[in-house]
Amino acid sequence: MLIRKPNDIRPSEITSEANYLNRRDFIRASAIAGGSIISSGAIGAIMPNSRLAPLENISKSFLSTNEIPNSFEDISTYNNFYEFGLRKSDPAANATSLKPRPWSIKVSGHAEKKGVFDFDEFMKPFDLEERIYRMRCVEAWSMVIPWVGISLAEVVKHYQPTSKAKYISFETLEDREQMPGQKGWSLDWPYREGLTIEEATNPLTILAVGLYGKVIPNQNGAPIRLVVPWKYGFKSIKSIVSIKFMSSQPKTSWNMANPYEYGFYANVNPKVNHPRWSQARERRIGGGIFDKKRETLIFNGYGEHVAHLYKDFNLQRNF
Ligand SMILES: Nc1nc2c(c(=O)[nH]1)N[C@H]1C(S)=C(S)[C@@H](COP(=O)(O)O)O[C@H]1N2
Ligand SMILES: [Mo]
Repeated sequence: MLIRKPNDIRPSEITSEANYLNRRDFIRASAIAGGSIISSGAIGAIMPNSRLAPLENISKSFLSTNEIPNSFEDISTYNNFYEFGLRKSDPAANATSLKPRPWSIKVSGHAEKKGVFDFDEFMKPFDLEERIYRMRCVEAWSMVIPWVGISLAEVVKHYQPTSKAKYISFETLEDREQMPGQKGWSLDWPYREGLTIEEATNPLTILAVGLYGKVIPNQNGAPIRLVVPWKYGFKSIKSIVSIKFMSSQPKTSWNMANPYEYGFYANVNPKVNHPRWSQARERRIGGGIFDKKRETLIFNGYGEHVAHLYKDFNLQRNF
């Protein structure tokens, strides 16, 4: 069974990323997100895999891991997407109100080419690839996800950033009707994230539009979301409407919410603990009760591709 009723959800499942939030606000945000289920009459963002449109012309990437991917059910029902509520089951239950079409993406800032593009027009110059990546959430769980996406390096090249472009900032849609969780106070909306231009153009970084060979479900960030597999999950911003080339480090949502707990870089690092829990180990979702916790790897195991980016870096300070 995909959906569990709210009473079946143990308090321990309520995200620890939410724990710092004021308890009253937390309850208010959940109540509002919960209310939307009733008003829209829909518990249906859980689209069975078979109902999502297949994507065509997908090539396989040599950058994929050969670990076994998590099930579609795990990937599409255990989510963080605070625009739809704070519990892991909320996005699957509530994200029916998100309308991934029509969708436009604004490209702005320090680049030769910019503008507002319809999603399909935005996608046209780029080739789809399957990238099976290990993903590690800051809450010490992980999954293996067969994304379908486009190379962010190709996107960056296409828009021709100027020499002033040192960073890229991304923003999620802000729309209280489509995203009922934005009515309550939890994060400062819109959700924002950022990368250095070197991180954005690393071959690992993609914008994902699909999963398991099909269009990405709403709860995973339709129609287009970032995927940065060597960083904690919160960097991988969903449902992007804005891409901006910037000369200075952009503000990012979790860093704004709590700079002591969430840094700008957020590189997966077993040696730098979160102030409230260890990052040394992780639980693979779907592993079952006998599954042992596994050791978390520096840069989530992607060090050969990205360690050079942080060569002269103090990883303890720049967490
Ligand atoms: N807009 C937006 N993007 C977001 C989040 C969010 O709350 N809002 N949560 C982040 C966190 S904490 C994680 S772990 C990943 C989860 O992605 P998934 O649900 O597709 O596995 O999305 C990230 N992107
Ligand atoms: Mo996360």
